[in-house]
Amino acid sequence: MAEVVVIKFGGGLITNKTKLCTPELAVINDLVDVVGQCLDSGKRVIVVHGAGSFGHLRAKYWRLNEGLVADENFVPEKDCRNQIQAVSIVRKDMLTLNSIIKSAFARRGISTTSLPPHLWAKNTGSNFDGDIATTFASTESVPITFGDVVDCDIGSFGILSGDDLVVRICRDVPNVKRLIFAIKGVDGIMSKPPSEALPSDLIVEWSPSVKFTGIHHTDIDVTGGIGLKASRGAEVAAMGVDVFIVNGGYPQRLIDACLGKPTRGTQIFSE
Ligand code: IP8
Repeated sequence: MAEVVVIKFGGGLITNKTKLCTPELAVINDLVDVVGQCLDSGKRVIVVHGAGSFGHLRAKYWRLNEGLVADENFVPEKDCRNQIQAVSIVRKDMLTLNSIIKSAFARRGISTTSLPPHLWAKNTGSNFDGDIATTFASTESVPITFGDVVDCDIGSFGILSGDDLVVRICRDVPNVKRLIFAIKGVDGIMSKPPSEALPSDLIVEWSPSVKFTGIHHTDIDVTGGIGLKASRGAEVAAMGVDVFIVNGGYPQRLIDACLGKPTRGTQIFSE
């Protein structure tokens, strides 16, 4: 049975996070090449992508991570009057981002299957409800899923992050060997905030007892930044999967990480 590699394309990497619904097409093409090389070497790959400016900006404005909130808390926008409309717009925008990524795979001759979480998952956090084993069972094409707005038992809806999806994929899909988080603009977890950090401040091996000051743009993001990746990564490492955070701007590092070769980045351990 082929080894499975799970790769999370960070939303900040594949989109311009400050401009609503703006993809970074050149970066997406590079990531597709990475997956292509990984497939060529005989691995099975599962892709999870973040939301970036296709999800976080509107989800933040409409507080979709908090579930249903009374209408009087919002000033309606031109194209969106309430949270219920915001839920369907964000779901549609995420499908648009997903189709941009699918097209990039198709141009490289790689067939993919999109698995939008709002169609098969419920509730948020890494304990969300969803039958991963069945949903990801087909091995004929590359499955792609992504952070999404999902239905919830409490609050009607909420945000299921790609960082939560990867935990369950690594647990429930047989033979996952490696999880790679491809992130924007930084080589891994740094011991100082990235704006002050020198290359030597890279934490090469991280476990939850190691302190660091990560950046989390709470003004833009509704999910948890590098801190969420680190803690979810530690959950996955505890399952015996090798977990790495790698600078997504360097495709060769990603390829090496996917193939299990040493490269620059942070390896996450559970303890
Ligand atoms: O970027 C967030 O997913 P993430 C999903 O993987 C939305 O945390 C819709 C904001």
